Amino acid sequence: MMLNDRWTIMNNSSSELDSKRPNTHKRCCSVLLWSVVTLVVIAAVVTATATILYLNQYPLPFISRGGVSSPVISTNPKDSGALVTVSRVVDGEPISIFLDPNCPDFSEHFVRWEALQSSLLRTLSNHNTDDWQERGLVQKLAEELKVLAGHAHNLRLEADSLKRGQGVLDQRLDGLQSEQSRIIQVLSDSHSGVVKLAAGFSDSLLSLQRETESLRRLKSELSRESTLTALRPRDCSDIQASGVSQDGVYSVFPTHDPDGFMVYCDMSTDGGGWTVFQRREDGSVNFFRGWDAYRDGFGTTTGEHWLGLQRIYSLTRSGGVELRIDMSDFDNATAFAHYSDFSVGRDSVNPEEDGYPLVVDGYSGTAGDSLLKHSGMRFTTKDRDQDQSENNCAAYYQGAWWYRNCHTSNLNGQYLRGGHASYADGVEWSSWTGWQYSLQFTEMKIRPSTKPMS
Ligand SMILES: *[C@@H]1O[C@H](CO)[C@@H](O)[C@H](O)[C@H]1NC(C)=O
Ligand SMILES: [Ca+2]
Repeated sequence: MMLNDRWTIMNNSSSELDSKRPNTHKRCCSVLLWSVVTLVVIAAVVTATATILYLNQYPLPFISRGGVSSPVISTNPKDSGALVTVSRVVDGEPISIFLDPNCPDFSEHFVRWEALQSSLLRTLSNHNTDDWQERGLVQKLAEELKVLAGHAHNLRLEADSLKRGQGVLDQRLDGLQSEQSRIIQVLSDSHSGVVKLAAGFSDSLLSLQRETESLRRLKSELSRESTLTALRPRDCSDIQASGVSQDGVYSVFPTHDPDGFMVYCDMSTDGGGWTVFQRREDGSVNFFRGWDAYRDGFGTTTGEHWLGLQRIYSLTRSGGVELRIDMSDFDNATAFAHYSDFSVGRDSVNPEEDGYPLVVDGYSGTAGDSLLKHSGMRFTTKDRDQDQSENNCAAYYQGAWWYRNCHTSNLNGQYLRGGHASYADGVEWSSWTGWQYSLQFTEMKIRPSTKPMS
């Protein structure tokens, strides 16, 4: 602040001196010169005081010129590291003005410095003196000052442009850095994204391929199976599924009896697809037979018959089979019993040895249930007693059945044509017609229970 104030004072005094110049010419000049020099000296003292720190840091080489009494201004920044040095012998003491060009911010000082310089130059060029020594000194001063001014100006321009350049450079660097990091981010993002996308895409493609492959396999298997099913139906349900709707006798090839056999198919009752394994209708076939006959079957498929326990086993051992029993009395009244689950020998390692045990469950119908009490019972014929009676129920009731002790139904009993005096030895369904009424018609039939019931 001190320094700045001095510069201001100096500028003002210069302007004052300028206005006085025309009147007091010669005296004014010398006064002016000495005032300038004095001011410079004051400024120098102040500057020297203010820049003691600089002086401590950068030792200043004092210029000593013995015998020369005129002030010397030199601009030699390289030697001293200073922009300008003013030396004058005052009472034998050299005074120096030192300006450090490395000073970080001289922009404001430059402005004042230039103002002082131009003011001095103006004063000096206007100064007209006859004293040639003085004139030479003034000219020298002017030249030095011009050079100084040039230096200062260049320095200032340089500093300004450097500062600007630095700022711009900083900005650009910042911009570049952020741009670079953004690009890196985008690149890594897009890279990982593309990688992820590609991985997901290939995964999807692979799973799609697998899916297509398995679908193709499934399709070929299905078509092969449907061809096989059409050619080799497992039961009447398969035959119906292949488009047949006519009741009649057909060949079936159960999964566990691939040689196949002939069966009667009921394609009309309750949606059809029923495989018939027992029929009574006229008493034309003797049903009072032994074990082998009941194991292998007998009768006429289109008429009265028993399909055979082994075949019934083949048709039901996989489970999931339903049973329907249709019946009518001699007044042409009809009834039926339906069981949602039916099988013979399903849980047996050797079904024949085990006696083809009956599994039956889930009654519905109009005839009432006369079979559930027989569930779990083994088959008994007149020559093979496997019932829970001390007698042979088959022999006693003239039939063959899954007797317990002994029965609630006896559909393989004697064909006694309606009501009879004997007890329970006819074709009986006790829940519908009691134990002394032999039915006119019975038909036992099975089909896969997966078929929707109506
Ligand atoms: C039962 O139906 C048959 C034929 O459908 C007929 O011949 C017979 O007379 C009928 N019986 C009775 C008791 O109505
Ligand atoms: Ca017995």
